[in-house]
Amino acid sequence: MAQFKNYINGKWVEARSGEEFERKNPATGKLIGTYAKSDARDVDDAVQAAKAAFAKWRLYPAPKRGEILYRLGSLLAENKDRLAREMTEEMGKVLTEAGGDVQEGIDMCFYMAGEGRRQWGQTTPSELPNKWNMSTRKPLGVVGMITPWNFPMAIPTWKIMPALITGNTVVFKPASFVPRSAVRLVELFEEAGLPEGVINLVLGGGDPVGTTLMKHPDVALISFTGSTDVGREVSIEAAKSMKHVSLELGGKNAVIVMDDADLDLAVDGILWSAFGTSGQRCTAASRVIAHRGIQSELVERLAARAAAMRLGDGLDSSTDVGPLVSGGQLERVHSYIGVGKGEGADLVVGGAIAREGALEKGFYHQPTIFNNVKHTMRIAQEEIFGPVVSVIPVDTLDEAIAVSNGVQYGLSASIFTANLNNAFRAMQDIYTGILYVNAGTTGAEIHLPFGGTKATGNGHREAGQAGLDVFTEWQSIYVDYSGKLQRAQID
Ligand code: UN1
Repeated sequence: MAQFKNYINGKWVEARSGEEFERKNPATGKLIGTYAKSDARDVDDAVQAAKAAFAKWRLYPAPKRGEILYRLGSLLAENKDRLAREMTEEMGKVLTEAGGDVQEGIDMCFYMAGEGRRQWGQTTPSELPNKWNMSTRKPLGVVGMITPWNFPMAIPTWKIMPALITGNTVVFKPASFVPRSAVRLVELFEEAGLPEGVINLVLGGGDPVGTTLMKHPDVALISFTGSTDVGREVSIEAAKSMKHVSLELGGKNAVIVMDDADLDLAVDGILWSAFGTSGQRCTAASRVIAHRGIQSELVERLAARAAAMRLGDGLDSSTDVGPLVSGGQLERVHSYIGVGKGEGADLVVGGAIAREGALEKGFYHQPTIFNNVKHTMRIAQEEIFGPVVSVIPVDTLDEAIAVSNGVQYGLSASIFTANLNNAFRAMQDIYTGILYVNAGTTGAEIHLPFGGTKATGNGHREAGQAGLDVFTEWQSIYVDYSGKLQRAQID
């Protein structure tokens, strides 16, 4: 049986406790491996290693850091097929989507490698003669990363690459459902020649590993992706030691379909963003806001296509929808079927846990559509994180926009319309971090800012150049070469 360890100060080491935990394939129930079950001592070892490494890494020229990231990107590309297969086994998403997840990681490596030569600051005139003003980015120090299971490669790279290129050192705590993907990423970092201590991997549960990281006095920043409830706790805990916090949290993303929309395109877009990754994306479409003029035709077509989707092991190329990540998630998602029925929504397709034949060994849920949902219902307000979508009828664009904005989250939204005026109204009035016109709610590209408004986050963005801001402090520098005391605002 494969055994996976922590990576601390350039060495693969067992947890101090000597204990391990297991991870099984959510499609088949087969054991994948055993993993170091870490505690506060391992976190402290990792933080101390990262702290020592920071002294040198911060001075390592950024373009040279970029060369390591570039090598890592190439290694990820060479190993893409293997990494994707292993990811599907570990968390269930279908193989093509696992490949897309690895591809996001590759793209992020190459993109951030380039940032090694592009860490621009400003130079400006001074208000005084013979004085030079400029600003420059500085790393924070040791940064802690707590990452989710739904994008085992992409999301860690969104955090790790900008952190490293700007000179921080990292303690990486992946979700305990996807430790192997994290080990693979770190193995390739080792092969790419990252100096020891610059990245450290600590496997184990949120408590104690994540909680210790949040409290640790030598950690400067926690970058967390996960639920809004946990994000709030991270924020409260980190505030006690004045840590920076960057949060990417929940979503309740809506697709608006106007009566002038191309319905073929809308149906494709909705199915892809509602049921891709079995609905386990923070960008997944879980609401369809349908103009009454096309509601019944849209729902009929969605239902026919959803009913024909094939559930199965994501390694099988005929599978459309893989399992959910765990039995606990399956139960959680399924509980919303009862909630929706109880609230009076019409269940038009799906609604059941799928157990026939080979599905019996995995955590499968049928793609599910509720119709005639009121936007105040719990199924239209709460993040479900599974293959469940609610259709909410509206009469006007104004109403559609109000419904789209009428949730606590603000990650992604989309509008299908052939009318330019409608599209621009949506761009102006929908208050989300990401907005699509004539596409579903998923598929963000890595060179634009990623993140959301309101309870989706705390104002930061990952990816793009905006991603650098989280991992750096600005320093403004004034050089006075006048040879005398010049007093700003006075002389
Ligand atoms: C997430 O679900 O947490 O935009 C990230 C997308 C992907 C990333 C999703 N590129 O759907």
